Amino acid sequence: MTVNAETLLLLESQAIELPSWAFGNSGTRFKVFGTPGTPRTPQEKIADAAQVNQYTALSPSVALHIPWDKVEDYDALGAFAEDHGVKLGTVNSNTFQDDVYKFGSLTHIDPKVRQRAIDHHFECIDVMDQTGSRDLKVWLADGTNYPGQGDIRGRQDRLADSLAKIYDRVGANQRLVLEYKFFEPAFYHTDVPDWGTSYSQVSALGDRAMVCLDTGHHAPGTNIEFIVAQLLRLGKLGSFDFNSRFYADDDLIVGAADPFQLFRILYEVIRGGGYGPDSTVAFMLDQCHNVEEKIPGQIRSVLNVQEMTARALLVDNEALATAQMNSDVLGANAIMMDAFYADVRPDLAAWRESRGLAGDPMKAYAASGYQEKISADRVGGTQAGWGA
Ligand code: LRH
Ligand code: MN
Ligand code: MN
Repeated sequence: MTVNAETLLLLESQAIELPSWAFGNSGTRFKVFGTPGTPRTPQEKIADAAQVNQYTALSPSVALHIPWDKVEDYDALGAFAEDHGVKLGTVNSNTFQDDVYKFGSLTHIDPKVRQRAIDHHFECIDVMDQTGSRDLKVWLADGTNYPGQGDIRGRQDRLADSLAKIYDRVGANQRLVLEYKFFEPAFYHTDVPDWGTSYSQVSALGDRAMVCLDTGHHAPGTNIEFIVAQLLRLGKLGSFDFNSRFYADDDLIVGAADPFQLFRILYEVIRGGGYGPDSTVAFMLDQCHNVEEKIPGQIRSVLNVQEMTARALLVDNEALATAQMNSDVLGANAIMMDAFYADVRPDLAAWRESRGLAGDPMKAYAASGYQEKISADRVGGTQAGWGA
């Protein structure tokens, strides 16, 4: 199977947003390993993200996390990004690292704490107004560890109320995307554990409120592509946080742990109209690179998404529809597997070269000397704010 011109045209517009925090040091609760050359400022994170785009032409924007990427002058930050060939993208709020949020943020029983968390989201919307960002991404660490610790029903009501106040401030060209996660840091219940809860909360808000699906935030064995199909059917799939997992919220390189799952997800994205110039579904990475180098880790990630998108685009939909119509179980499955097993890498490398890019972006980056330069220039890089 070869990647034809029509497929290449569809790949041309693919854009995968990079998370600024992927470039910072991160780790587990056991150890955060420092990596030479780690960015010390939001500007240095953006400069590193721009490298990924330079070698792949796949990642034209960078997501910010507030307050990790807080700066005085967002116009200047936006201009800095443009100078490096990228844009500022989604703004992620953060109500999970301050002591005041120990027992919740938007769901907290104390109205003062809730208001503080709401105000933080207002601040994020102010940032979006300056950066021109479309999406406010809300992920909450809210939840409880023990049965009885909180009134789980009351917390839903307070969440709805807080989200409505935030949504009120979301501009006409902006969206609120609500991310779900079934556990961690809370272990008995989380307040937005699954797509259904996120869907019901955002549906109550309005058209510009959508669900964010983080691929690492599901119980083992969950059929994620079904969730994709359902949310697209309902018109509520706002964005993806791509990563991969072996056990829990591992935040490993997308497509590394289970390439077939990524293929199945992307097939449903395409099938459901979530891919291409007319789609509003945002593709983002949400990863940490604990032991591997960060820029090559991100290059590998966007290439994985591109390769798997190409394979998903290779599915012979006509033949598949016929096989399904005839209840040809094995025939239908073989059509999917043929596309999955197609090695699209040589075709994509040749295509990259035809567009003036290096056929092998990993190699080209390694040969560029950038890693050596930042390792020599930067001392005392920042932690991603995560997992220490
Ligand atoms: C939570 C999460 C969420 C945060 C990011 C740092 O697990 O996936 O998207 O914003 O990690
Ligand atoms: Mn996420
Ligand atoms: Mn996560």
